[in-house]
Amino acid sequence: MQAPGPAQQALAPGAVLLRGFARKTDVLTALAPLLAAAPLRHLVTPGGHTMSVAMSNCGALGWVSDRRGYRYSKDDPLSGRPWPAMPAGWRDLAASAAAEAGFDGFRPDACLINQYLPGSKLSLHQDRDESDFSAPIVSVSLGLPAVFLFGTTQRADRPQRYRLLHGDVVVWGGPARLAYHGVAPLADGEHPLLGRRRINLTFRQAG
Ligand code: MD3
Ligand code: FE
Repeated sequence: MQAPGPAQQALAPGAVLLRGFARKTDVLTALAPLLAAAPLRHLVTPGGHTMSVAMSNCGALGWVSDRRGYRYSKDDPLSGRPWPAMPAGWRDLAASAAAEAGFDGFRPDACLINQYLPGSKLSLHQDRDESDFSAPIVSVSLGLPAVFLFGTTQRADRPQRYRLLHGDVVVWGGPARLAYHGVAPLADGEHPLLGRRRINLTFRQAG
């Protein structure tokens, strides 16, 4: 008999890792139709760099970047139409993870879908385009493992490194909400369900 692992691990005050929380949930069925309606694309930063991570969104609001800046938009700039609706199962997964971590009443209106191929990375940044930092952000890791970098609210502090695996869910709230974070270049590999890629979903209360 295998003993159950610890349900929760506090990475830092306000940051709770729920190891494998999404592993037995069917998150993947909804993914292909969403990405058919709003394809993954490489956004350009205000500084003119093309991001190595490919992104899309679902929900009432979606995160976008271009030469004019970062912001949330109700329409997909590629189609000019609203982003696809957030699947109810995804919203419920995010809300139950937030509740498990002590954040009741989490109602995400935005889900950013990030795709990493081998070599893709995300530089250290803060998420500060949302209107209310008292709401947490919930992230769901799928596919290939990634090394996640988690710093403090000071960019210069050396980040801690955590390996995030398929099905891991992390809730980032309270004092962790404005911490600098990023993802190291993705190592190549093959995941049985997703192949040579990592998908990360981040659920936010943006509006
Ligand atoms: C800590 N995504 O989309 S998820 C992002 O794996 C982003 O794709 C990464 O950073 C990814 O903005 C990391 C984990 C995460 C998300 C938001 C956070 C950690 C966070 C906000 C505050 C602190
Ligand atoms: Fe982020």
